[in-house]
Amino acid sequence: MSYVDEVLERVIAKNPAEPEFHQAVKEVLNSLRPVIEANEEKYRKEALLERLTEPDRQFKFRVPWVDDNGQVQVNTGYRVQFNNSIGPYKGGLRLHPSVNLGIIKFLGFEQIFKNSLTSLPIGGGKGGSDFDPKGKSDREVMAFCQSFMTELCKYIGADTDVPAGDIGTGAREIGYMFGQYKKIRGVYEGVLTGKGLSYGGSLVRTEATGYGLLYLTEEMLKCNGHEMKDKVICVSGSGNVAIYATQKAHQLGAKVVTVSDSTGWVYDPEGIDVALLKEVKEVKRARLTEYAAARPSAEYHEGRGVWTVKCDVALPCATQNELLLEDAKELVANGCIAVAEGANMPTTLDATEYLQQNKVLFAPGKAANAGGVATSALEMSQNSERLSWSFEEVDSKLKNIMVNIFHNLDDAAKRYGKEGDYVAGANIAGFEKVAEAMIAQGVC
Ligand code: NDP
Ligand code: 2IT
Repeated sequence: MSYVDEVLERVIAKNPAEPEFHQAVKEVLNSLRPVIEANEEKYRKEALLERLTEPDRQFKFRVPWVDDNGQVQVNTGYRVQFNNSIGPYKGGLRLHPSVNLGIIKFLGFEQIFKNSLTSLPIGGGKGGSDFDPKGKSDREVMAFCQSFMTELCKYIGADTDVPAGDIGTGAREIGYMFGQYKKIRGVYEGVLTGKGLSYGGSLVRTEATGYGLLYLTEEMLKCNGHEMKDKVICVSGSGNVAIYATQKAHQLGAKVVTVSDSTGWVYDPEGIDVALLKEVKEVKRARLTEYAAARPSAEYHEGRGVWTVKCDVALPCATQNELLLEDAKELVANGCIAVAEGANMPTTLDATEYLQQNKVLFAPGKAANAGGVATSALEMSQNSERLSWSFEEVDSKLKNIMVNIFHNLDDAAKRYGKEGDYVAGANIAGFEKVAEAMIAQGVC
């Protein structure tokens, strides 16, 4: 049996009931086959893939907090420190009722390669909790965040592990967590990114993932003979990534006609009104029904359905496994030319395969959404030098990083005879740097 198949079997046997983790490992290892096969004996002897798929360590802890009725609630907290061969662990904290160890492991594993692709010195990690911020008062969110950080602060630090936002964790949650870290540890350091601008945050971090997604997509289109201008785009999600992807798409002359949330979706043929969307989602924390009620051109539909709308470009920006094979078929039938993942692993493996077979340009999340963590690394740099850079400076660095990522994965795919396969290109380019660092650092 090949080394890749051996390790895949082992990962599934050793990590039962973690389907998202299996899916992420399968995608990466399958596309690394040509690299591994070229050096199979060396990598096998080094047990490189076994080491790469086993986190350095993982923490699971109780998070008790008191709700507004005086009732004690208990959630579970996680932090998986996956691989720090090229820098301190770096990755977001997801707060969502679906969170479990397997989901955090898939996200942490993806983060290793994503962070490597940014070309910045950051390793891979991820964390979170099954806490649901939806419908909670600010005081309840603060109580949860303080309790979560009371435990998490033992394992993180500016040179050790630097968490950030993800689903359910935005500026409010990062602020409460930063305050608690400072109070317990007594140090003022860049231990979290995505901080408010008044206490060490970076300009552009809020916009970075969505903006970066559009910078990379624009470069991919350009290198394949298309342009962004006048493209019709379907976006899913209506959170941080979706909002700023929509904003940048409009700035680049394209038109976003859909957004969604966990209960329904909006079709707005005149183009999504970003100011209204921000008011509904960032200020009121309300449902999309409020967007539709305030916007005569918009239709609201219950359930899922974004991918049934005819578009040139699809940007899934909500969550994992939200673009299925049947959606891929619909996109192809409607003439879609490109899919770029704003979310982490939003496209199922069979849907990705179908899109690629049908010549749809496909940019995987670990490349396309890397602008968020890249700007987090820029926030770490600013914190270390105790300076802050202008919006234009950070934005131009972000754009350069995204354009470089695209060319790195394009080149890596070509080197292995897989021209245009950006999934393989991203995995190979991300892996090469991490593998070299791991081998150079000996057995650890
Ligand atoms: P937010 O919490 O800001 O927004 C998430 C959006 O996705 C909301 O519209 C939410 O709807 C929807 N959503 C979440 N879970 C589900 C679900 N199970 N089914 C349907 N809809 C769902 O998160 P972000 O925008 O920050 O994150 C979106 C994706 O992007 C995630 O995959 C995340 O890992 C990834 N990402 C985020 C980065 C960042 O910097 N924030 C960086 C790189 C990747 P509702 O409000 O109804 O729950
Ligand atoms: O998935 C991701 O890359 C993030 N949620 C952002 C991580 C970060 O450290 O900014």
